[in-house]
Amino acid sequence: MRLALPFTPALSRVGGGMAGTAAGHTGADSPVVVVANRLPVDQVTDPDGTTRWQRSPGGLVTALEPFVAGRGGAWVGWSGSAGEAPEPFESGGMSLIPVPLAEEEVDRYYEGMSNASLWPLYHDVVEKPEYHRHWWDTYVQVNKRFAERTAEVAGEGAIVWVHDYQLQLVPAMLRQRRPDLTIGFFLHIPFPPYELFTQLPWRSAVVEGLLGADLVGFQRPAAAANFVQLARRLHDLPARGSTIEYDGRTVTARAFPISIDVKAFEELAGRPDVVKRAEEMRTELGNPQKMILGVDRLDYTKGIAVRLNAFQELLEEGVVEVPDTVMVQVATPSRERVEHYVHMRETIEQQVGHINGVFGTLGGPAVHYINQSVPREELAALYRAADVMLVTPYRDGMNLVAKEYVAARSDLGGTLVLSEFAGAAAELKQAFLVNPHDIAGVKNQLVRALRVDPADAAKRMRAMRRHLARNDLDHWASSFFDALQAQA
Ligand code: GDG
Repeated sequence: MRLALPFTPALSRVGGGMAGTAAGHTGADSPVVVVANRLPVDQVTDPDGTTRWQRSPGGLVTALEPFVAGRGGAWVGWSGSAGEAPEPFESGGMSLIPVPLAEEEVDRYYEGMSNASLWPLYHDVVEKPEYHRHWWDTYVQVNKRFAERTAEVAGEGAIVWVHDYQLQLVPAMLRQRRPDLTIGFFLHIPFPPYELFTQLPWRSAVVEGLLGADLVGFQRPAAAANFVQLARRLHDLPARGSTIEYDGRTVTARAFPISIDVKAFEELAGRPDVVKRAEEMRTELGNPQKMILGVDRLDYTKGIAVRLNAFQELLEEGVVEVPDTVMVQVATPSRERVEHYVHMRETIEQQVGHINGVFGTLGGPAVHYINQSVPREELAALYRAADVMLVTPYRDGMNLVAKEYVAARSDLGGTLVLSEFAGAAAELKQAFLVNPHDIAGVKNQLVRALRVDPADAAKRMRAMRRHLARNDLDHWASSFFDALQAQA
């Protein structure tokens, strides 16, 4: 099938159409500061060799921008390229404060400690985490650099919001330097239970790092409870409900389930050109009766092999047949320098090759596999075209794809098959829920979803859409900011 590639995000709205002006802006005295591994812009090189900053695609930037830009705030993060950092610059009403990372630091702090130790550990050790002291040492060193840079730009009594597993030590390091600040932290990925977390050789340092915050946010209440339990059992701290007493302060740990810009996504998916594109896609796929879709970063936590196995077995048993039923799997390249990912990609591609070899026809594969990032419009058209959306992670903080699919289906068509182990399952209760470890169960639910009565499907979709309409990205960001401000 033909997709418009490669993915080029729309030109940034930042800085009046183009990001990156006024080098030399220091961002000092910012009343609000966001701290994240990455800055909200990417450097792009034009054909004539000139480089410029372009706003990053993705919801987080959209969600946080009003809170930061509207108040003359700053965003501290890495530019995405190793080596010297550019000077701070102004963009979209925010001061962007680049933090430099040397090549070796990218290897050890980002690809090593963050993505080969913490990521698998926090996702139920789906892959075995590796622990190396030199990775950890670099993680400490880089977190310190982020904390120092933030301490320099935050104004007196500012509100600082730190993001994600790469920067868990920043809250305590920042508090030590700037006790006047109100500090929030949000973890986008799951937080493991005591029994798993305590295998981390540097477990106490991570808990202490997070306890530097006034408010620690998680995707699910169970994750917040895991953290409170750790503080109690590992550090013997007094903790009650969602609060922990630490160092003469009260730290709150609560769930703030992240969401998407529901309205924007709904509008995009309902645009006449996108609806038309969805129809074209079905034609390009050979007008199947049923189209199954998967969209994921190519990550071992996402359970891509699970759904390929389920589809393969159903084909083998003759429960479904090609070309009546076909599958499209978008697997966006991700973390390609981390070993686990290289291996997983090979396995998945072999499996796709096998299924297509056995069940495909000339020009009519059973699985259409796209190992590229697709433009947002194409993604919306795919959602709109799919009868069944398969989201089967072994563990996922939230999973925004599931929410995007629901937002895209204002026609009330389509069914969602969703892993119980995605944070989204706590909210999208009318999905066909599955345990991704139970292949028989996944097959059963997939068949149910393929054969669902349209009225039942529409009822489920309506209920999920109602929930999403009330719980969008803006709701998430404002709830967190409000709760954080209340701690000030
Ligand atoms: C982490 C947590 C949590 C994917 N392929 C393409 C594309 N995407 C977009 C999707 C979606 C996003 O990427 C993926 O979001 P997820 O939530 O599914 O997953 P992670 O990247 O693992 O994110 C996760 C999230 O943080 C937020 O807190 O939900 O649990 O792991 O928006 O649409 N977008 C485009 N082309 C693609 O090919 N345009």
